Amino acid sequence: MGGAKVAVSFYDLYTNATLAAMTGSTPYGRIEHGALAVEGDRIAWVGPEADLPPEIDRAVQQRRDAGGAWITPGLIDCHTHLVHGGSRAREFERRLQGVTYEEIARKGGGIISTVAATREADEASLLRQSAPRLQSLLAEGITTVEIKSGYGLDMETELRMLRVARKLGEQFPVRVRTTFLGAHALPAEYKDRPDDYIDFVCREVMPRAAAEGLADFVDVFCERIAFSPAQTERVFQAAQQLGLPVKVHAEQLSDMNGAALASRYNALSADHLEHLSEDGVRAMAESGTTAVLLPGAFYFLKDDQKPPVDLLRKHGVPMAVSTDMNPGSSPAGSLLLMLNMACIFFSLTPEEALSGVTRNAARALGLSDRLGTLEAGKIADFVLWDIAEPAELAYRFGFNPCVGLIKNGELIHREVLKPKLHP
Ligand code: DI6
Ligand code: FE
Repeated sequence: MGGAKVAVSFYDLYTNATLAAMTGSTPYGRIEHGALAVEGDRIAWVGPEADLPPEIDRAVQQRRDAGGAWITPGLIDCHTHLVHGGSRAREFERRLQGVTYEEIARKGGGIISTVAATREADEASLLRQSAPRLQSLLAEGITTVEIKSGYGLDMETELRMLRVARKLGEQFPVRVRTTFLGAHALPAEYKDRPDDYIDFVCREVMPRAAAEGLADFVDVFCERIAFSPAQTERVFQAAQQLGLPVKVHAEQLSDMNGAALASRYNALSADHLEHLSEDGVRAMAESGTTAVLLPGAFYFLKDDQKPPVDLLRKHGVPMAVSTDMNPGSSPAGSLLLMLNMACIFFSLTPEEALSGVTRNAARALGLSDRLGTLEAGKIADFVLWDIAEPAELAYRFGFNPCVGLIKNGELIHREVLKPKLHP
C-alpha cells in the first residue's frame, strides 16, 4: 500500500452576502457579492465571490446561501460583570428620588449590596441567575464575552464567580475571557483597612485564581469610592508577577490618572474614561492601550461628562464599546443598544461603534491575532444580519436583526439559511 498521505481540505462556503470585514481601506471593509470559506474553525478565504480560487471551489463540502444578508465578525462584549447575585432595582428607585450613586456606595449600598447577594448564591444559583443575561447577548451575535469577578471580595466567592464564568463558556456557544476584579470595592470586614485588603487580594486571592487557571486578566476599580492609584499599582505589580495582563476601571467619576498608571503596566484597556485628561490619552496612545467606552453606565448614572472621544481619535487610541453589564450602573442586556448610545451620546460614527464591538474589542482582550475581523487565518466567528447597510446596527435601537451565528466555524442559528430580508 503505502502512498503518501495527501492533506485534503474541505470547506463550508457562505455566498450571496455583503461582507463588513472591518479591515482594509474601504468603510467597514465592505465587500460586495462576497463569499467566505471556512475550514474547520478558521476562515480560509474572504473576498468577492467572483474571485473565489478554484481549488477552494472544488473542495466545498457545504454551500450556504446567505440570502443577501450582511456578514460581520462575531461581536465581542469586552467588559461585563454579568455573573452576580440579585438585582438593584430598589436602589434604582432611590436614585430616581435623587440619591446619588456615590452616596449609596458610601452608605454601604451599591456594589456592597450585590456582594451580599453574590456571597449568598451557591454555584448553581449563580449560574442560573447569570445564564439569561448571557443569553440576551448571544441572541445579538456575541461570540466572545469578558466576565469579571468583583462581587465576592472574599476567597471563596471570587473564585466561585470565576468558575461560574468559565462554566458559562462551556455551556453556551461563546468564548469567555475572565477577569479577576478582587479590587472592585472594600468589603465590610476590611472597613478602614484598605491596604490590608489589597494585601489579601495580592497575596492570597489573585495567586489562587491564577493557579487554578481561573483568571485571564486582572482589573482594578481606581476611584475615590474604590481604590487609590497607589493601591491600584500594587495590584498591577502582583498581576505582573503572575504574568497576567491588566485592565483598569479609570476616570469614571473623577480624574485619578488611573489610565496613565495602567498604561505604565501596558494595560490592554482602560475603561469608562469620562474624566480622562489629554495626558492620560497620550499615555494610552504610547502603550497601545485600548479605550473601552461604556455608554450604558454613562446613561444609567445620568452622567454629563463625556469621554474625550476627539482626543482619543486625535492620538489614535483605539476605541471599544461594551455593555458593562452590571446590576448597579449598567443593567444592560443589549450590545446593539450600546452602539446606538455610543453614537448618540459620545458622537462615535456607526463604523467606529461597530469597530468597537469587533476589531477594537478584540484588541481590548488581547485577541486581535485571532478575532475581530473577517480575514483568512482568523477564527471563523461571524454573524449574519438582516440589514440593508451596516450603519443600521447602530441606527435602530430595540431591534435585533441577527439571523445567523457561526462560532468556531459551526452554524449556531438554523434560520441562517432563510433570512428574512429587506427589499
Ligand atoms: N464601575 C462600574 O460601572 C461598575 N463597577 C465599576 O467599577 C459598577 C458596579 C456596580 O455598581 O455594581
Ligand atoms: Fe465595569
